[in-house]
Amino acid sequence: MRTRAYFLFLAITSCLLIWYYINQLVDRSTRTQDMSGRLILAGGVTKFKDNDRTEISLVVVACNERHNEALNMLKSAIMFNHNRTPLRFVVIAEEKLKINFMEKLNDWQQLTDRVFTYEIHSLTFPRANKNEWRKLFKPCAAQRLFLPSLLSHLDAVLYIDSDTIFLSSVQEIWNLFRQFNASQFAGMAPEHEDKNAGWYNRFARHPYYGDLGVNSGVMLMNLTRMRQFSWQDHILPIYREYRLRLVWGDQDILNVLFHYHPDRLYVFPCEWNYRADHCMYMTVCDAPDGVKIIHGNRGYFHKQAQPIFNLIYTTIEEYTFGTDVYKNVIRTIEESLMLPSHSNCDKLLDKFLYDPRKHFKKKPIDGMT
Ligand SMILES: [Mn+2]
Repeated sequence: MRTRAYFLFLAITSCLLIWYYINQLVDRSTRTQDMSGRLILAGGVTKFKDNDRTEISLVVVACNERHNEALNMLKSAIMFNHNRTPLRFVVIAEEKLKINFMEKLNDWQQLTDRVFTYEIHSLTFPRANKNEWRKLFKPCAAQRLFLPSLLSHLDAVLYIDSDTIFLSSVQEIWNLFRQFNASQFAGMAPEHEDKNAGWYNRFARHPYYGDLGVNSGVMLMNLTRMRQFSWQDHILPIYREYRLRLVWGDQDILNVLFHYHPDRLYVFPCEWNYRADHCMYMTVCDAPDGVKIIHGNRGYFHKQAQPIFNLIYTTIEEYTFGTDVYKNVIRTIEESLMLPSHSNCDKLLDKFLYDPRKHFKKKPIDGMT
């Protein structure tokens, strides 16, 4: 009896040891892969392959009147999702707006054959230093600094301002994760292209990234790597030290952080975060393959200063899913823009429509060959 019990004990212990050893091996191999920079979505769970069908997570934060903008941005992401990549929309919103998001997104799920899923979160701040965080800026603006802990179930996300519109597929910008090296965990576009018009180089009273700073409206985030870096432990000290000198809130904090950790940032070109600043005086952003994401910051979607910004916004807003994108979006924009225009941005119509025209063509009229 005793011997049997002894052998049973030995067998169980050996099994446990083998199990532990295998786990260690798996753990180590995923870590090594991640450090090589080839597996961008750390943890080694999500890999990039050709014809990737990996779900893409898009995060937007919405307060007050921003909620219509946010919905319009999500709508454009669906419209230009050419290869029907599965999308996950992560909406972080004020309580009173949640029901509006749910109604609209449920509708769209029906109309688009469920090409996306969604989740809606409340504005949330870390328990430690909660009050300090809440007071940081307006609650909505500060939220994005806490995505690594708030979205602990996600490996990587594209954070995007509500005042943006996709003119290309989300898959395209998501593919830029492949360009990250082993230490980079975030991707952003420069704040300016031109020193004469740059804000940070002329006015900032705090350190900022590179020569001209970065703009935070479109941001690729490898959340796993950000958590490994202890992201939040870096944010609060920056806020404490520079708070009286911050003008653009969370964007300034990001600039200070990447000033001290430039190796962590991948800078992508301006066509992924195209603003009126890029065209209003003269063209400073080449966008050789067209404008990919348009960012109507400072209210450009809602005023006529550069009419093409407003026109793109309203045309997307009026579009109905299932109808002809060529006719109802591309042609509408072409016909509505009054050329020649005094606006420099309007003159770049071909840059704005470059990608949509590539994917949506005029349908042949029935009966004609
Ligand atoms: Mn913005």
